[in-house]
Amino acid sequence: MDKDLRLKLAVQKSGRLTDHSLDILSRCGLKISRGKDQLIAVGENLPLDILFVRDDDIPDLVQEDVCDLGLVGLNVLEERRLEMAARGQQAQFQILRSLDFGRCRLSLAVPEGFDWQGLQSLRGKRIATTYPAVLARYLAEHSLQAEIVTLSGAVEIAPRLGRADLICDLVSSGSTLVANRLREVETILQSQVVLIRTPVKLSEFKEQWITRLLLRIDGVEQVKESKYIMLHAPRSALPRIRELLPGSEFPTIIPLEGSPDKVAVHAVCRENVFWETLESLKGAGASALLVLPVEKMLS
Ligand code: PRT
Ligand code: ZN
Repeated sequence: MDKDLRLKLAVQKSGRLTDHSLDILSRCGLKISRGKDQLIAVGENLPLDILFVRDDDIPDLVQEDVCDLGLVGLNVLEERRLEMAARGQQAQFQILRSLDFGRCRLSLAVPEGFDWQGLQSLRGKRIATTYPAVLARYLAEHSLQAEIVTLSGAVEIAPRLGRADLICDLVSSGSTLVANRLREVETILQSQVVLIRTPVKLSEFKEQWITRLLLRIDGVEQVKESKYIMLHAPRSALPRIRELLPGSEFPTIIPLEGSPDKVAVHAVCRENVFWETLESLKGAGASALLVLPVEKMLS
């Protein structure tokens, strides 16, 4: 049956997460054919198809087993999970990986002139947000009584319109807050994109492909900061040079023809290699330094 042979992954149709989501899938080797505005993109070379939807729909699509996998912000996922919990239902999605994009934080922010004295200042106040469930949990955890004003957007203008005393909204650079004369006072959730899966046991074939996809995602995440570094060094300088190589465990040491005291050192550094590091390596006796990007890695 086709359903057992092709994985279906939900991705945001058009928004902040779309390009990054497609980029990571492409780095995992997926080629898709996607017509403009098409709901589904078929994986041409892997048994993986993509369903393009609004990000808010992704948890339910995975929960209801319409999609096997989804890429969604933890903020959206947590809100849905807590909303269900409040209704006595248990959310049915599993987080497989946290990914390094879509980073933001859900924070409380107060308008100019608000006398913020810490969390106690929330008592009895009206807080505008699009994340009522996450905010409610936070208030409950801190035994605070406040009124939650649930909005569907434009939260940052709610205090000016007199609809709320302060807000609880997503922040990344902070410039929206500044533009609206709001001051961030407390972070209540750190968020980034997560890969989720249905809890339903899938066909052996699909399970194997999820495992393969995860290995590839791990590889993609690892190489992001990784560099391949090559240099020449006197044998006597090796201990110091090994100390200086950032995040590299087992460098390869290769003899240099016609130069018995010198060796070539090749290493994968799992952290970025900065100019300062190269200068220190040179200071320790290294020469002919070369730093290359790493394209793929499989441990
Ligand atoms: O149409 P659809 O429902 O799919 O899209 P959407 O409009 O709900 O979502 P979208 O594309 O705006 O965001 C998708 C996801 O990106 C969010 O759920 C978060 O997981 C993540 N993300 C990361 C952000 C931000 N950063 C972010 N800064 N989502 C929203 N914002 C907004 C925030 O609400 C505020 O209005 O950007 C503004 C603040 O940004 P700064 O940089 O000025 O602080
Ligand atoms: Zn949305």
